[in-house]
Amino acid sequence: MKRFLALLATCATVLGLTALVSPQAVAATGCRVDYTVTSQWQGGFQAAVKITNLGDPLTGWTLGFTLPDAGQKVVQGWNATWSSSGPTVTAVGVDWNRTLATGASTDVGFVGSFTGANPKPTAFALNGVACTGSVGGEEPPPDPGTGTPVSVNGQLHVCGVNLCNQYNRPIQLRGMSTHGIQWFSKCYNSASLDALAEDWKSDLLRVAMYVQEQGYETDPAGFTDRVNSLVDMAEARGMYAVIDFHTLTPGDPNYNLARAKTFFASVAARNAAKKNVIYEIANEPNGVSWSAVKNYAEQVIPVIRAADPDAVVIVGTRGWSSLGVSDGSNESEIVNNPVNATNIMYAFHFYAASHKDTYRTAVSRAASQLPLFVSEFGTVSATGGGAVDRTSSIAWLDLLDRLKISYANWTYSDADEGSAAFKPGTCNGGDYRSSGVLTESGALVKSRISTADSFPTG
Ligand code: IDC
Repeated sequence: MKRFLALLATCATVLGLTALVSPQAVAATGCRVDYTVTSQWQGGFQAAVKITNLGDPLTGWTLGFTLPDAGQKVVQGWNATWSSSGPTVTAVGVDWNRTLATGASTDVGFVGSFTGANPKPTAFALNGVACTGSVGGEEPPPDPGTGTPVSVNGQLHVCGVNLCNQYNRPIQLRGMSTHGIQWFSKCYNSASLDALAEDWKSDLLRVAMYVQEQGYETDPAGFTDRVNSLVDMAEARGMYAVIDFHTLTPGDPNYNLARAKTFFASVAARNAAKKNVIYEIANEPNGVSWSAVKNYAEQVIPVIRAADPDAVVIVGTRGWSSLGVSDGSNESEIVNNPVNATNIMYAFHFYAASHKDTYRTAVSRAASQLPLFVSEFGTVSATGGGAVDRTSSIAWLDLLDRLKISYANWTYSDADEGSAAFKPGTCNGGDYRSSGVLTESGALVKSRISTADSFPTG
């Protein structure tokens, strides 16, 4: 009898184990969480939580952890849906931030409150599996290379949906856009561009040449010269220059077709030998169909190619470069009817206080089908003014970093509006470096742009 019971027990164990190790049931799991208190003040703190998936790819994730002190609470979080029950905190990846490839990371975070001490949580679980931080299979960090953005990356080209450097490796450029050069010319001089390259460590300068509103149409030769000189100033500092034909009103770029052909024939011939030039042929088409924009692009791009065959060209999209989303459409109109040209990218613009999850979902979906370049974005509302939306701005920049989408922030100027990086009057003086000249938007964007690049060179 005893022996029979023992045999039964053994069978049960074997059966149990078999169920646990059956190949369908067991996925490779593993994760690492880096939890950093990025700032702390009386009763409050901000925490950055970097989640790295070391296991099989995930199409959805839930992070769980316990706040160690009874006085600690999550107040508001970002890049995930946050909830808590007593000390137990749960963060669930939102739609545009759901997938995590093997080795991929996502950055989430929250603002919390605390009474007593503010100890860090120590145990985290991803989809119920403890994050022990074993890092088997992680890719080594890319060789950062040395030198300026242009000397490291050289002539750029589009590869699949990415922007690639001379080593055919995907890169992300992070930088600033000028304001309208017809109004803020005083902001673009040796001192301000030195600060942009050295202090901001900007990879690019977007040169916003309005066509209307006292822009190019009033003095074609003068504006062409001014653009060329800014291209040279960017080149001398190792930065890329995006030549932005800043059409805005009227919204149909075909209104400016003849001007665009004249302008681009001239700047493309003059800058053909340079490696730092990217052409943006229409800032924000609006009130116009995608097919009209495509028609414009297919007439302007050949003019550029005839003079400068290898440069990347950025094409504006419908609905103020929203991939059509602001007009109730989406990227499928482009995917189904792309511009007939190679080495091009499509512009996506956003203003963080106006454009949120719906737009992030569209970008994250479109990014696997179209080469995207965020040639303009603001941390504020689409008027260019109003308050900085930190939560949305951080969510956007984290998404662009994750997708390796290049971006330029509106604006490197001292305009009296929330989107400007400098306080009004800054461009009348010579100081573009101290923290005192920055606006809230400038401080936030500079903190993101000035982190080290890691351009792959091999
Ligand atoms: C805004 C400027 C503002 C100017 C206005 C009209 O910030 O000073 O008066 O243009 O020219 C865009 C456009 C960009 C806008 C910006 C903010 O590309 O020209 O600049 N914006 O409204 N698209 C969405 C927002």
